Amino acid sequence: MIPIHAYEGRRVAVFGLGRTGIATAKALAAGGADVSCWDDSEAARDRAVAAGLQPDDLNRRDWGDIAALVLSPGIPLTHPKPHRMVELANSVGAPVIGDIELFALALRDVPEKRRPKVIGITGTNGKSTTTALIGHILRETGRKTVVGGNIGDAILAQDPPSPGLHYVLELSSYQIDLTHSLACDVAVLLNITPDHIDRHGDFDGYFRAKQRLFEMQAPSGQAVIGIDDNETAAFFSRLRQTRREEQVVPISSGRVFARGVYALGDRVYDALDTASHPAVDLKRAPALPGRHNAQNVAAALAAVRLLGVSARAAAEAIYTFPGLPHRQESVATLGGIRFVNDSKATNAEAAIQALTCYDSIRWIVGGRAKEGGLKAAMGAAGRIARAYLIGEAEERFAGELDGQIPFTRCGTLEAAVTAAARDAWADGRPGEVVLLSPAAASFDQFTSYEARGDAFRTIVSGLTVPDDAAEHVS
Ligand code: UMA
Repeated sequence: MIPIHAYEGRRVAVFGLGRTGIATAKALAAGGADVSCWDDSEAARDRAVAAGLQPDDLNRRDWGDIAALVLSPGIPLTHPKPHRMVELANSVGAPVIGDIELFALALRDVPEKRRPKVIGITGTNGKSTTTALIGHILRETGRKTVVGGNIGDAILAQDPPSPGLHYVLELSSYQIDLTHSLACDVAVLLNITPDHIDRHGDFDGYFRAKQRLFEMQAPSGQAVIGIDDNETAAFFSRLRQTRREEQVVPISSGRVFARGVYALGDRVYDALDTASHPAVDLKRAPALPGRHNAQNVAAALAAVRLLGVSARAAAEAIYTFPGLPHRQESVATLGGIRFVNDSKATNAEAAIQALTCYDSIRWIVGGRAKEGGLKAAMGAAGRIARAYLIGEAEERFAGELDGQIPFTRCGTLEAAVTAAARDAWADGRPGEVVLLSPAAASFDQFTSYEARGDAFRTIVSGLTVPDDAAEHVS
């Protein structure tokens, strides 16, 4: 745990008692703050009690003595409208912050020489993989490393600062919105496409949140910017005008440059200190398939190179990266059909990354639709044998697929897996894949994308392969 001393002797309201809130309340209490914590959900409050916390109904208490409100990232700060807790905090002039801001305040207390390095990764897609990959490379090359933020355990539940430690943080736009003083040594922006618009008002609001990660850096801070989107390319140019050339590294999957890191075909090229040379052979990184992962590798390589890791050592570590659950995770091959869990693909831009990695796909898609629907995934239509629709988005997605991709309305994930497996075994071709890549949020039927992916794994493990399946397939 990272004890937070910034509010010692003062009262702090903590609202939301999921992963973030419980870790936050404990870290504040350990640092000597008086904590009033609350969650609308009784089940969450019960979990907080089990974790040793004492909920205090923030709806009923007097806010006069509250020094700050720490909000969980999933709770609306500004859009669609501020949560009533935010209004209560505003009414007494208490700042509204998140756990990453508390983490930043804890780092500020550490003398500069002993201060750990902080690497922050943001973007619409690929954040988790890039974060985990950077963490893996740093660990494999002998550096003490903690990975956290929007991935895994909340940051305040992790190891406290110590000299030589590297914190590698995946940062969502929600978390950045609640952060004001995190000065990353290396900040990474991978890409940007519309997402979470409901929470940021519009695309500009969403992109502004991402850019703030760079605005918070010290003048010496280094940046890695994916320049494959028009918006991020323009941002790169703007940032280059305010920093020295070596502080801002462009990365790309498909473009070549004199200085930077880029992926081309099966290779990732390092053009940082010397002339461009192939540094990573992507064929040796089986857990990182597809062009999107090539960009993630380029970003990770650029980030660790800025931290002093040699290209050769980084490449060796990349080859041993095991991949992440719920991201193109092969869960089983049954009767000649591969079942792939890509539950993390909560929008169409993420789903198309997986869809372009396989040639014949039984696509399980649906959940709570995002703005833009399936549009960004339709380029892969030729690879999809049939779509199996689930969840709240079923009707909407049926309308979008009509006339382009054959589909079956399945309602539930279980019905979809069963139907997709049956069809694949009945008339599948070698190499056929049953792919859960929902292109939608999970919250209509599951508590999280992780719960959705776990359910997929469980359903697949319960399938009975028909006796004649392998004959059909191979
Ligand atoms: N709550 C209320 N009232 C409300 C709304 C929510 O009481 O009106 C309570 C809920 O009952 C719940 C808590 O607030 O108990 C939920 O908090 P939360 O949604 O912030 O969830 P955490 O468990 O704290 O998880 C958060 C991140 N979740 C979100 O940002 C939505 C996790 O990212 C992150 O791993 C975790 O903090 C640790 O840092 C997940 C995520 O889905 C992976 N992130 C989004 C994404 O990747 O797209 C941004």
